[in-house]
Amino acid sequence: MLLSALSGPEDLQGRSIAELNDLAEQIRALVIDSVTELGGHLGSNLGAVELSIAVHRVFRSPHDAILWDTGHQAYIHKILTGRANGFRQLRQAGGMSGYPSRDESEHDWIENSHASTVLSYAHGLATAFRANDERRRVVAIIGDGAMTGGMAFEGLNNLGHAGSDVVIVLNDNGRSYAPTVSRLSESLVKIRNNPVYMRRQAKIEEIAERIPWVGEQIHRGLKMSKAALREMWEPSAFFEDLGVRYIGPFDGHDIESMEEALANASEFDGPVVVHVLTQKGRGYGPAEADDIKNMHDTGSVKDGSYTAAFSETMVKLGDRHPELVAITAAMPDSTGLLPFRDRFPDRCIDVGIAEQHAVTAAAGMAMGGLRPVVAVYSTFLTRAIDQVNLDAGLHGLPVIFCLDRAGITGPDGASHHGILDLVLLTKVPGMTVFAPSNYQELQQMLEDAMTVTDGPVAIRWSRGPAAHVPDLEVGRGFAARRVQQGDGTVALVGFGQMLPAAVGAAEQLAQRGVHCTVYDPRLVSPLDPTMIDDIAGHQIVVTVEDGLRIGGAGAGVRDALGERGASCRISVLGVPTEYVPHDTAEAIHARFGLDADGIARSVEALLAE
Ligand SMILES: Cc1ncc(C[n+]2csc(CCOP(=O)(O)OP(=O)(O)O)c2C)c(N)n1
Repeated sequence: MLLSALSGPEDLQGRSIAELNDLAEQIRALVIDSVTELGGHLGSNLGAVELSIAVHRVFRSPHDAILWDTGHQAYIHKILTGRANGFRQLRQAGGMSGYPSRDESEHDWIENSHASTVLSYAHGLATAFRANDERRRVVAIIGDGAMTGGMAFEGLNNLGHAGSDVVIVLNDNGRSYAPTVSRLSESLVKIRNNPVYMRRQAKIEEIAERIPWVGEQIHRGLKMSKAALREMWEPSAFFEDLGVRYIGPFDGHDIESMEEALANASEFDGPVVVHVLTQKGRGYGPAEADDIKNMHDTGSVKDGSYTAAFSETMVKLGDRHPELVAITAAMPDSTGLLPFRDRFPDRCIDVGIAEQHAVTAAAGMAMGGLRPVVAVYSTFLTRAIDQVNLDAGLHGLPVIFCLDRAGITGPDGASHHGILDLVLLTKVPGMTVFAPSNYQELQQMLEDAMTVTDGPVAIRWSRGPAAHVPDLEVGRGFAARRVQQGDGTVALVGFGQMLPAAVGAAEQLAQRGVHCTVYDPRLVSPLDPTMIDDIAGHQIVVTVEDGLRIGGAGAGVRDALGERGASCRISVLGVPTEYVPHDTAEAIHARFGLDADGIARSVEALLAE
């Protein structure tokens, strides 16, 4: 069957397995072409081709709800639901999103892209369908990586307890970003490697099924002995103890056997896990051969990026500080920790996709005398803000939070922008928040963070390249840096990566005779009082940040000026409170007036008032 003839999942019906396998290869080719050109998620999708086809053959979408955890592996689902043409514009402005999107299709139910939520959505939907007496099935596809997240365990516990009718497909490729770290995953691997497992399991099931007339007592006894027997060689005991039935493992590239398993599973009452084994990156040599992350995505740590500056400094600090430990929530590679891990394997701790646990575990480590650095993307730390506030902050523990991908991140869309961190972190009492404006600043800030011993520190930086600057242009300690002195009319304050745009605006304005003072505040919290005193003497103050403008960094400057009784007119530039769709970071900055032109325009508007 030709991919071009596929307009929706109904077209998959009545096809032979040979036709479907042929389709799978065409789909792989399309995904490889698009993603290698436009970027996005590769390995996860190549591993989920046959699985997605089987799911769409057995379940009737959108009547039945097909839910993808995280959503980065839903490209095939997009193709099967009539969106193959969208791949020409994958992740481009106005084009198809790299995640499920409710605006794009009625087949997409959830789109948040933060991991480990799907079992909770599934429980909710199944509860609603049951309450409304609707005969609609719910299938939740979750990876072994996402299964390490706390919410997945909470969901599983609740599903089992409530007996919700949900088919859980455990898409097990043994990989998260990097190899999955979890004992559950290890025991799943035991199954993978045990050829007799399937035969034994079938035997037990057969014996149990042969006695359909057993009374409640015998049935319970049988269930118990079955569970005891299983425990000897299966992790399924783990699921079954929670009240979730387990079947598998099945070959995740064998459409026929998966269809059969899914069809059987959907007949059961109550929750059931269908365990399928898939190969991440399947069918694309370079992805199969990538032993760190099977080309999970097309990103990598770029020379000259802020991530590279972090990566390099961590190794240096690690040499000097034996108490320094690094913590990652399943992303040792993208956060730049691999060189640190290579040098200090025992001091780099991957906790799984578990940001909340990462933060509180770090608090415990700090309490015990270690110096933990939590390396995490800004968007994922916001999931753990309660732990940051209470477990680290309230306890006055010196945990260093290193937030990569802060600000507008671009093509990954609304869920991936790091625009909440400044609003939230500046509300944590005792928290020091740094925002570096160049490569060396980030390195210096890590050094400075090590001197704080009575509370948490956050350093947040953006995805883009970091400028290398002369030593003279690097600040020190907890003071702001005045980049240039103006004529007292206008002061510009550019937080972190917004500094170059502020300097650019000052250059434009200078040509029109307005000589601005420009500050690199370096710290977002606490603000340097010397800087506040200085800018208070200007007629106009404009602050620029790549986070939400309400309640963020600039709002702090405005409050400080207000408390000081300053009479200057103030404009706070930043991101409006809205979900910002995918586009390039540059285009989004320009749209919100956060580039040099936009800042200059804002200043001129204030001057004209
Ligand atoms: C809360 C959260 N933390 C981190 C991530 C980054 N992330 C995206 S996919 C992924 C790995 C997911 O592994 P798995 O669920 O096994 O799916 P696979 O890609 O292997 O199919 C991670 C860590 C995320 N999406 N959400």
